[in-house]
Amino acid sequence: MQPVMITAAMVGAEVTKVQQPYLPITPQEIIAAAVECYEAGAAIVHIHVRDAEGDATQDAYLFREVVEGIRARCDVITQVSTGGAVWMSADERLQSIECHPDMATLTTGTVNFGEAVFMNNRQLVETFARRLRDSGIVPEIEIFDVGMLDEAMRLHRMGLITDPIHFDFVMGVPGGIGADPAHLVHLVRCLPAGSTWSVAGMGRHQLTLATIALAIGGNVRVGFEDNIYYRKGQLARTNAELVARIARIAHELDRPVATPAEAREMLQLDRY
Ligand code: KMH
Ligand code: ZN
Repeated sequence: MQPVMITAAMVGAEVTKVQQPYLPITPQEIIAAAVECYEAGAAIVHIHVRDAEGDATQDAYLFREVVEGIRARCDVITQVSTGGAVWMSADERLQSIECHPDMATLTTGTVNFGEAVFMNNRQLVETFARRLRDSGIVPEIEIFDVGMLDEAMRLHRMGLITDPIHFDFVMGVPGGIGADPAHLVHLVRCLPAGSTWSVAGMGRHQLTLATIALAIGGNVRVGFEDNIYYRKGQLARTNAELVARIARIAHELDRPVATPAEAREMLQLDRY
């Protein structure tokens, strides 16, 4: 069985301390959470940072502090967000890649995001893809709806993203594709040969979609960015708890948990 790559999305841009008191906010808290997730089985950490007030920011200095702090303690793959938060400009969002992370996210289209709009027009997407390619940073393509897959393949034809492509299906955001397992099966069927994929289910869909992904050969993203509960009515106390649960289920399904070194090979992070 193919090893499963587990991604920990520990912070996000939207969750607040009021909703989730255990949310890591400071650079030291985010670094500690990343190391705990790595120890629990995460191969990749998806990183957002917060300012002193706890609000989302794409501040280059904070990203550098977090990425360097993680690298000093373990070899987990560092993947920064270029999505940031819905109110941010394109230039602001791109600051996160200045610290030379291993990977960065790339969303290939605009999507309603609750009452807001997560803006990713073609010009922005092409600019981001070019900057990542020219910086030697491997993208994770964030798919919030089916048409974004077609847009990703257009970028591939333009030479802006290269094989093998790694996709993350973000399912259950209000305004994006629903968290229906039938949608997941369709998305997987649409993928180009040789690509890899993970699923990030929102809220209560995190565990169910993750388990389906484990069963059908995919990879998994969990963490407070997408879900703050361990089970209905019970907040998770750490991101690592959510990672550890996936590692246990993977074990039962005979899916080895990929180490960061194995994930680096699966994703061909040394391709540039
Ligand atoms: N916070 C969302 C608007 C990403 O990290 O690339 C965008 C997001 C996706 O979180
Ligand atoms: Zn994110």
